[in-house]
Amino acid sequence: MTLPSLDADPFAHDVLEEPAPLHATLLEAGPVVHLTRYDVYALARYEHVHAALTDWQTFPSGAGVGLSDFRKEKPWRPPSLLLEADPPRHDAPRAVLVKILSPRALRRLRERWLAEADTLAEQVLAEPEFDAVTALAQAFPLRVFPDAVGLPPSGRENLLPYGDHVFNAFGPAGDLVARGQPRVAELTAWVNARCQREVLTPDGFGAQIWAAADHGDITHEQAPLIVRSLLSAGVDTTVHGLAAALYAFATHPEQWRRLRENPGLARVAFDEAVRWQSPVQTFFRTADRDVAVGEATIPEGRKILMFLGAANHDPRRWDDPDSFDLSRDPSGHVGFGMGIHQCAGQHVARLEAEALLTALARRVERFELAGTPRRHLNNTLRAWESLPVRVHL
Ligand code: HEM
Ligand code: OVM
Repeated sequence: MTLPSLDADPFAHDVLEEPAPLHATLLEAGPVVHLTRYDVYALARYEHVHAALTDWQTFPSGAGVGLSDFRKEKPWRPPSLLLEADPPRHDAPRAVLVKILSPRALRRLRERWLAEADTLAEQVLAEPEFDAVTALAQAFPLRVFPDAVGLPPSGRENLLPYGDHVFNAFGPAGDLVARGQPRVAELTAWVNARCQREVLTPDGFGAQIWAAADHGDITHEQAPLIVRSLLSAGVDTTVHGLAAALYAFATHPEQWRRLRENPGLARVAFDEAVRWQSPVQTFFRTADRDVAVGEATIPEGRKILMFLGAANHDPRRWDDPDSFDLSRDPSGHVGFGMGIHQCAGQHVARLEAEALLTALARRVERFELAGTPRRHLNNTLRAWESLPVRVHL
């Protein structure tokens, strides 16, 4: 028996609520596990998830990185030119976006974002108790990111519901997708209209994407779809990434103390939170050929589900994987992916986190939970609906 199989549903509500038991089963079972419910192949161990992420020829993304196979089913929206594309089509959009979101390019935003975080922290900390999801994890990205893209002010409340649906749509067409369905047409129309050159301010990431088209690096047909990637992937991810960090610190006061003593740890702390919670839990690939993984073979054309959250807790790779620990080196985690699709917005996410965490570290002596945190269920995201906290200044 070289290919273990499992009937478990990784998108069932109880698994989305607490994926650790399934992850432990998958990590234990072997390098690859057949998930009979969807007839897909699961990779959970760090070694194999890393190998699949860095071998795009064998594990391409062009048939979609969700459960749906774009060669058999019509995608719910035109495929992303980044996430759902393979070389050579992936190359030019990727090069353009990575440059616009590079650490060097983000330097012009740094002072403003640090100041915005300070202002927000000052406001929010006027109350001793608040919901850290709405007041901080949502409020901060929504304060800085849409402006940085160059979006006009109206309708920004559509960003989170649109992103939530995008990430649900990578999973099966169950109740979470059905719940989003009534607003899909309206949200899609709103987002697509904001990708047009005329509505974007002249100084943001969006305008820079259009300028790259003028320059001939991409075509003018590609530009709006690349802006769409920012509006799809750029908001919910950081909201849930920041929520993961705030939850981590609310439940690990000794780690908060370390951050306060050494605020230079803010970025490492954020990466450790991304490893520990893995706000993006899963993505699929498709086998380009019959491929041997360990002793087993994944047949050509099959979907492969990569468990980033399980790989980030694989004891073969990480010492004491379940502990949130600022003294560990979290680099090499796969929470931002790895290889040619590794998160194009990771430096944006880290800058947001650095700004917010340092603003809080200057003021907050201690966080604690002031109520029961509630999960927000999403087929792809590990998210919080509510994190009631009490702060001691
Ligand atoms: C790709 C996670 C923030 C834009 C990815 C991938 C992961 C990820 C795992 C790889 C997908 C794959 O291999 O199939 C995260 C997390 C974030 C975050 C955990 C926050 C904590 C952002 C932000 C932006 C962004 C802020 C935009 C500003 C993208 C884009 C891709 C991507 C465009 C596709 C890149 C490509 O396929 O070449 N992200 N992301 N992400 N991310 Fe992020
Ligand atoms: C995109 C896209 C959408 C969702 C997620 C993502 C995590 C990218 O439209 O390119 O990366």
